[in-house]
Amino acid sequence: MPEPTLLVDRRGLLKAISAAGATSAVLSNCGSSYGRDANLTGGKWDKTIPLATAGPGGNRDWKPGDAAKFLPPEKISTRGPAASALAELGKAKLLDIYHKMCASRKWETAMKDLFTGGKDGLYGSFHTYIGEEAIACGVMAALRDDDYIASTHRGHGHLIAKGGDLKKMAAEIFFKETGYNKGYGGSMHITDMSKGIMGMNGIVGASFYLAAGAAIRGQVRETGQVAVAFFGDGAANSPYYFSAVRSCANYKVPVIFVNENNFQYMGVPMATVTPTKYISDYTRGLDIPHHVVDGNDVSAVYAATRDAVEWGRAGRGPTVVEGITYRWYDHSGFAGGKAGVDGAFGLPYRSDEEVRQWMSRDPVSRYKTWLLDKGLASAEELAKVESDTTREVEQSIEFARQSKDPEPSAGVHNTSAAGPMAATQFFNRSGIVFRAKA
Ligand SMILES: Cc1ncc(C[n+]2csc(CCOP(=O)(O)OP(=O)(O)O)c2C)c(N)n1
Repeated sequence: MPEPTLLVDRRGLLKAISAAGATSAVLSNCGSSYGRDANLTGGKWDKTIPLATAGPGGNRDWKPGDAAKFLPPEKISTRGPAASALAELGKAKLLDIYHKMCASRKWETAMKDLFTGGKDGLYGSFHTYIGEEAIACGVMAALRDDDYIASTHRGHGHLIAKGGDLKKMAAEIFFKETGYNKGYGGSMHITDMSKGIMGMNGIVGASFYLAAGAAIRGQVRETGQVAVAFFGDGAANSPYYFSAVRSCANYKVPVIFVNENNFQYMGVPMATVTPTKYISDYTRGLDIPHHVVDGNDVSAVYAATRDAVEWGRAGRGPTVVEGITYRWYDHSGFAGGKAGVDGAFGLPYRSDEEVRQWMSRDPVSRYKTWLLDKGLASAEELAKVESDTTREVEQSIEFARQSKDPEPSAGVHNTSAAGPMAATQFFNRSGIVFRAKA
């Protein structure tokens, strides 16, 4: 008897298998999709929340003012999966998020006022995060205390959201010995390993492999820890970016790559140096989740990060989260800014009108309105958070003022990777003499 033959169209079978895989992936993700019009586009993991127009990148004709075309709505949605995900955290946590957003905004604003009009003689680099607070606070709300973050040059907001100490931060900006780096690092080196903060970083693109290393440590020890690599739209052009995401995808390393796409790469429009519409398009070919969210909506950022954290802890590897946002001040320092006035104006690479429009989508007040509209906090409770954070910021500045300058000789102990003895010997032999400041 002839053997029965089963005729299989190999290509058809593969199509069916991949369709089944994609369908189940989409279904499993739809359950937790978030945002107003959560929309599955392109790749199987996409959860893109459409903004006013699709994607700021790939536009060589970009003109100052064009960022206004990407404005998110005035209010963040009180309905839908993202709103429910955030609301589920409960009142104490929701107020804590508001506390951190206010602390971050007020601490940096106070520093801006001191740099621009104060008598404390502050100097050095200071990159404000103002306008982008929903990203740090949304991400951190989804993390455990023992998870790691690798920050950027624009990282005060990351540190505050992860529990950084305002007093020690302020003292570091004042270069005092009570500062995080004993007054020898300044803004861009603030680190707090007790809180999983692997440091701000003046090296653009350094966060990728720092986060990967920390996440591998957790993987090896089976602690379930994840690590977040924050990075700007410009940093995505680092040669290490793609290689880090690809390596993490290969080895299922639980890193959450959080892109803060603020349209601005120093004074260069991101649109003219980025060939794709979104930064997250760079890694689309990798079989990992990608989320593009309104970065001024703390609920959208939280929901995306929560999914990414679950994914990472389950041993499934990295995720890319891209938040579209806007910085209110100049790249570094305060050109165009004034004491007592919010925002920096008159800068050549953007229009004042777009700054004003984006300031009207302030992530802090949008979150406040959301809490009130949903009845999750009362006006009195929020007012108390506001006055508490004002006091904490004032106390941090007073602490910095009252602290002592570091002894010059302490530099020998605090700057050598080889250890204090080696540094001391070097300086002894070199004949360098430290003198106290006059
Ligand atoms: C390796 C390296 N290259 C260049 C610089 C100079 N630099 C400092 S910040 C910056 C722009 C970073 O832009 P982006 O990543 O978009 O972050 P944003 O400032 O917008 O937050 C550059 C080029 C640097 N610090 N490190």
